[in-house]
Amino acid sequence: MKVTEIKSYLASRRELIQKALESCLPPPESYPPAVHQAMHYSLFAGGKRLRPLLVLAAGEAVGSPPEPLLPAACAVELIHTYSLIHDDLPAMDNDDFRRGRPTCHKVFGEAVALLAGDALLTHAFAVLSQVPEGVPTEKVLQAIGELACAAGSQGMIGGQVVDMEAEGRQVTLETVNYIHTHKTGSLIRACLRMGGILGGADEEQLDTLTRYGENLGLAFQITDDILDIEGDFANMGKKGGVDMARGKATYPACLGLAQAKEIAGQLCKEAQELARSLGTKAEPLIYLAGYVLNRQG
Ligand code: GRG
Repeated sequence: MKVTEIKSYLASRRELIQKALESCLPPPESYPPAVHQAMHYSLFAGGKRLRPLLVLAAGEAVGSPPEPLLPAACAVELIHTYSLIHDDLPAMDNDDFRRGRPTCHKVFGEAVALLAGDALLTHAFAVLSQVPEGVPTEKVLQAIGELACAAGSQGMIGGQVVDMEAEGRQVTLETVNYIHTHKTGSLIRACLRMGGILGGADEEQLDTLTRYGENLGLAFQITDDILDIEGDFANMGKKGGVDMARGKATYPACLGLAQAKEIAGQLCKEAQELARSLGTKAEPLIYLAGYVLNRQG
């Protein structure tokens, strides 16, 4: 596949995802509108849709058509959106802006934002529990288990808790690894596993997809932290000095920017090699790993 073909593949899959997301939520005006408007506001706020794309690319890599993968793709984006709404709340990061727009609680108030996040989380499982044509029910049950564990206290929430506890403290690389592989990595790993499970992967393919997801999840968070620091450097003049990642549980803070970049590069390269071993249908996964490494936002 040429790069232009992969780009048009991704554009067509983004469109499928967009339509599926639009039809999976109650309309914004449906009763009670306050919560539905808040859910729509955050779900359609310009996210990259990386996670749903990974679900589709994983399932298609093992021979599935995209349609049966769409409920899982939507479910993971609903959960991702809920996590961002809650992460922005005053009790957590207290952020006023996300993706260049006021955060959900700034527009709808804290209580509605909290509930909109809760509603997105629960709705994810309602969407995922629909059994697509041609997919065995036990595979759907398995995918539900994957997503629930990935989002829960031994997955994303566990990572968030350890991250909160680490704030302002000197932490070991082991703790940083725990935070990254759970807070960010769990959901990304679940994308690959759900795509594989629902797409009909055999055990070996599922293991390869899982390892790709683990590498990519860690690389994604490292590059996010690198982008944060580089953004701070770029804004230095405007902000009047920066706190250069001090007190943050990140690879650049533990190892320095250069080594963090090298590790992110290695992880993405390994992910690409794993994808390559799945054959030509996995080419979008190779491209997506390159994208994660080189992205600017
Ligand atoms: C508060 C329930 C709860 C969970 C917290 C995921 C998370 C755990 C917090 C979100 C904030 C954060 C910095 C997460 C790390 C993962 C990350 C870099 C998210 C941003 O993902 P992108 O870049 O976002 O895919 P878009 O905007 O493209 O959807």
